[in-house]
Amino acid sequence: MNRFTGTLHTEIMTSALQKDPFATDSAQATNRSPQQQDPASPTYAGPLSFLRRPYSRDLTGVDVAISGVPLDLATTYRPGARLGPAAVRAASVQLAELGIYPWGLAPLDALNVIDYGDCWFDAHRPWTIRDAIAAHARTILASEAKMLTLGGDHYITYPLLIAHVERFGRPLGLIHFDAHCDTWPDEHADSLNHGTMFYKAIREGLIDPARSVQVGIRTWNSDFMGVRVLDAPWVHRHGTAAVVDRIFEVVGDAPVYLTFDIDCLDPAFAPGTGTPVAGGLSSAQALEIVRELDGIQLVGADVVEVAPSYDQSDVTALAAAHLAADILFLMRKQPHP
Ligand SMILES: [Mn+2]
Repeated sequence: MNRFTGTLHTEIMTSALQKDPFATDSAQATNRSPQQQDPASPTYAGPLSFLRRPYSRDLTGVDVAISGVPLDLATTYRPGARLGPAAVRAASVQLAELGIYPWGLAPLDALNVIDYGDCWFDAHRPWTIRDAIAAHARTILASEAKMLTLGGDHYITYPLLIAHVERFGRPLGLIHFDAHCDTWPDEHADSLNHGTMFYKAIREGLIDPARSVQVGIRTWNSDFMGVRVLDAPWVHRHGTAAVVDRIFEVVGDAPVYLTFDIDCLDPAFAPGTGTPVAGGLSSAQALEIVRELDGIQLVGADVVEVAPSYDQSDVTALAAAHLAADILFLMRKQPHP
């Protein structure tokens, strides 16, 4: 080794030590600004929080808390949505780096968002799960933060609605994207069923059917309980602009909760889910509708039913991440009612 090479090597080593990625705070990956080129935390590495927001349980000054509810004990067909929150988070990190179209970076800059991590519940004591999820939501909603929750099967929306109604008053309007109405009769108060929770929510006065709308439905129910249904054939026939008009007509300026079951999308766009039904929306149609809902009085939202084991090339998780990011930005203008 000659003198020149040795000097150069020393300089490189000194420089590398000063920039040692392992010497930096492990939270660096989640604290960096979007689009920041940081070799210590490439897109695919480090803690894969939603949109690279910091993992935190400090709700001080937080506008929106992302959290996961990794439950799939209420499914009627294929399980696997317990792995949904992790998959959607992982799919979201490249959105954070590129800036989310068409919003750019400004909305996220103006919104203090954390990733609160996952709700803990005891899967082996299923009768405790409803209250565990409600308690998780109450803790977050006791602050000024709104919730954007990643499922998990769709049952989680029921305890989330219980906590939201306690916080925001009852009943709430519901904007519900799904292949399934989830209003099938169920007289068992303690059942874990991802097809009946809106039957319970309407019966218990948690949501107002007159201020509620379902989009993308393509399964039969003899009684939709007074909820306005824009079924999938109606969406395909009339287009996304008409859907948006009808949603605003139904919900008006009422406080609303938005729930997006990823099986609203056609299995061609979202194969990674537990109860797929052909004939659904494309991811482009769904994104177009969600983006045009700017101005609704959104008090909370979830994206549910991503089951990564049945996914192909992460296409379902990616669609869910895009939808969740756009729903997040719908929260940016609305102060607490
Ligand atoms: Mn569904």
